[in-house]
Amino acid sequence: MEPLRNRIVLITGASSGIGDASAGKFSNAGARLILAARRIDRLKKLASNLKTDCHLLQLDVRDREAVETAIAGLPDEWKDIDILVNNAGLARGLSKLHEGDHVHWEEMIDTNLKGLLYVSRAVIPGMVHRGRGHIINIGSIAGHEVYPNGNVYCATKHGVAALTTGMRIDLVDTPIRVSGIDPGMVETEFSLVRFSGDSEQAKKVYKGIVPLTGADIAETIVWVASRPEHVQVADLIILPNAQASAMVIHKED
Ligand code: NDP
Ligand code: 8X3
Repeated sequence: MEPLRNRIVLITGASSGIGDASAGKFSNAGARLILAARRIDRLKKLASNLKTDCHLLQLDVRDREAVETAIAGLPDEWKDIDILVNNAGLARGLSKLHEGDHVHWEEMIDTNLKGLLYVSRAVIPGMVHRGRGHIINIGSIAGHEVYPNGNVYCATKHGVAALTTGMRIDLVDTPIRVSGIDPGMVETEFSLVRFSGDSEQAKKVYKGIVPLTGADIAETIVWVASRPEHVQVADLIILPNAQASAMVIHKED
């Protein structure tokens, strides 16, 4: 795909799910990849199967100083990031707010909101300076609707939606594009993480429907990134066919 050939793409949360699948699709399109996540072994394995150059960052997006150091310390040939995919994120737990766990809240807020802010703050000035760039934020249907027991996760994804719009406003007088992609149910490690490794509970989430895959979302991300420069896809909601809204899901017995 010509528009992405030799473009430098930074993907956060590339060690699993949507981020991992996006690395594959961008690489197939000829892009060079900066892959970031905490699990470096996963990134090494992923990179060994990709067709194009990769630079790996073992990075916890919650650590502002580490994010700043990692971006400032990129080798010269990796500094000029063209596309930032702010994908790192997670849900922890599913409970009423008044019964919730503050450790879970902090992890979600620190990752989904503050992590996205830290990475964006470190990367966007270079894009502004070079007069080109594209930021693609992975939000969620949970950024449009609030569902029972989803309180804090939904709040973070509503926050991501606000930040996507805010970035688009702030960058309107530059050539930089800002897009938000908001999936419904995607079968990744998301539910395993939400339910602290309980694979039975995680599997139940997707039982009786055909959920989206990481590859479905990755294809959309690459499509958004490869539109002509004057086309800015603003926000996309993508759902499995059997999902009509966050809570209206048709499950076969
Ligand atoms: P996965 O759990 O499969 O992947 C999450 C990724 O985020 C992992 O690579 C993980 O890497 C990374 N990550 C988590 N915390 C951090 C951190 N502190 N620092 C750096 N990286 C981190 O889930 P998905 O692929 O499904 O999730 C990707 C995004 O999509 C998230 O923002 C999620 O909210 C969103 N989303 C998911 C949906 C779904 O149904 N699956 C639906 C809508 C949106 P590591 O642990 O190695 O650091
Ligand atoms: C992930 C999808 O519906 O579990 O953002 O919030 S949902």
